[in-house]
Amino acid sequence: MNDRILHPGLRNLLMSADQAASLIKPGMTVAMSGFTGAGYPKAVPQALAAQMEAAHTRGEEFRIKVLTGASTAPELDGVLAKAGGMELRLPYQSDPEMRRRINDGELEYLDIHLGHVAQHTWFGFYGHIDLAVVEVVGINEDGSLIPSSSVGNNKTWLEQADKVILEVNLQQSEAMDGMHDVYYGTALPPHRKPIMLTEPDDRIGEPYLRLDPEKVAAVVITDAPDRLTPFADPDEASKQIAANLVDFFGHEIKAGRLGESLLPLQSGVGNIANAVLAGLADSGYRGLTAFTEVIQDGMLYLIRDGVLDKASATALSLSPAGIEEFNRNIAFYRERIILRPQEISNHPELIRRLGCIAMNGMIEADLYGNVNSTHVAGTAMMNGIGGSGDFARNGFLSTFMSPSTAKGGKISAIVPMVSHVDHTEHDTMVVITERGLADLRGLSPKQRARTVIDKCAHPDFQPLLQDYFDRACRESFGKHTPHLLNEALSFHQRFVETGDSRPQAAAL
Ligand code: 0RQ
Repeated sequence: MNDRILHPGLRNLLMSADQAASLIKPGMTVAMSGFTGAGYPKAVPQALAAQMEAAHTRGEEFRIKVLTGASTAPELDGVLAKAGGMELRLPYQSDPEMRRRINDGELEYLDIHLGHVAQHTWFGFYGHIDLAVVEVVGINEDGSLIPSSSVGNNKTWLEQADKVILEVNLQQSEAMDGMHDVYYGTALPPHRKPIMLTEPDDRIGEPYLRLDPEKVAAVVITDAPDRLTPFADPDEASKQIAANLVDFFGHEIKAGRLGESLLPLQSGVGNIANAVLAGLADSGYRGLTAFTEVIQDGMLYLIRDGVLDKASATALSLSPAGIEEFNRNIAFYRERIILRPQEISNHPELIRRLGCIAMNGMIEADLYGNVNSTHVAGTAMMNGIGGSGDFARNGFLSTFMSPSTAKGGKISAIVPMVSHVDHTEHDTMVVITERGLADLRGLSPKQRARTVIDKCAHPDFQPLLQDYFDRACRESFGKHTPHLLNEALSFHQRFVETGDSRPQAAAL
């Protein structure tokens, strides 16, 4: 353990998670490490949740504001939500307990482009940060930190927080030392300079997180793995979505718009994203690259199989099998994977320059290409926008995918008008379901609507959508983007009232 903490002063600050957690007081703003279940603190949040529960039993209020990189795990989001210990949370979450409380109105949730969080913190939009709790692999002699399986917003948290609690996690491999690239060239406007990254694997920063040792209030040793659930085998719909996208890439190569090694890939999280990566593995591609935020199992296996040469991300979010594979062959992977702060992995300038191919999931898309990634029936939060907007807006290609129906076929993912807008018609280029692929580039709104109904909608919903569109074309107030406003929203209201948006649920 001593060789993980080389700074003598910081070794003196070793204490239990319980002692460290007692430094966190009600009302504080606490910034924590963690990005899509990787590199989050494992012990202090659990000890804190126990202290919150004890305070609540005594009738005392104990809630804090929690900022992270992205989603974490039950040991952080789950326990703090369950303890009723959060008054505010940002920027992305996927914990069922927290989701329930957000949607019950118990805590405030801010959904922010992941690439914006660091700069919004520097701008002061989230107020003062009292404390940072950051997981690391180790502490160097000079107090600098070997980052863990995610970098996320840690650079910003360490700079902005008054005090820092470090969790040194013995389960995170020391061989990760040197994999990270922490960029320190960012400045506030009007002093910003170009970021000199022109290839996904360019190194532009330092392997370590800088830290003023004076800020450290506690060091805690942990010994627990990142907790990520294994992926399900892709179902038929996911496989078909993947096949449709891979077909499209072939078409784009023939048309001369993409080369044989495509362009740097960005892949969202979840089972469909994983299926798409598996689809690429089976399609004979070689020499691919990725400039993305999360490396999931699918991408790791593309690297293992020689399909993907290099991958840049901010987090390694692997299942237990993926972690085992990574640790077994870490010498191989560390040459091919770079982990960066999320303001760099998701930076609009870099995504635009590199020409990323954005591949993200969606809740629903409408006839005109507006996409809802976050809200069920317009009001209930699922996870958050994550990095999908960073990539969709600035990528060379922005694709959104989903099965054509959800909830056992009762609800269509293609709707007249989305119930919430995350990505506008101006950003969405391609919509994909298992039925087919709608290439919306170069199409007017009405042309897009015909294509989306024809290529993407489920046959159970096609007549309904076609009928809506035909009548909207005749009766709409304006004929540029035809809509029947009340009727468009009644589609969602019907789902809210009956759990079913199919025509027989009510006459449209
Ligand atoms: O809910 O499990 O309760 O049934 O949404 O849907 O089909 O399992 O798909 O896991 O790919 O998630 C948009 C949520 C899709 C994800 C979203 C319900 C469905 C199910 C999940 P149940 P699936 P996925 C990089 C990029 C935003 C962030 C992002 C997401 C659940 O892709 O969070 O892209 N994206 N980040 O039943 C009602 C519909 C529905 C619906 C799906 N139309 N109506 N419910 N569901 N469609 C990563 C980061 O940025 C960190």
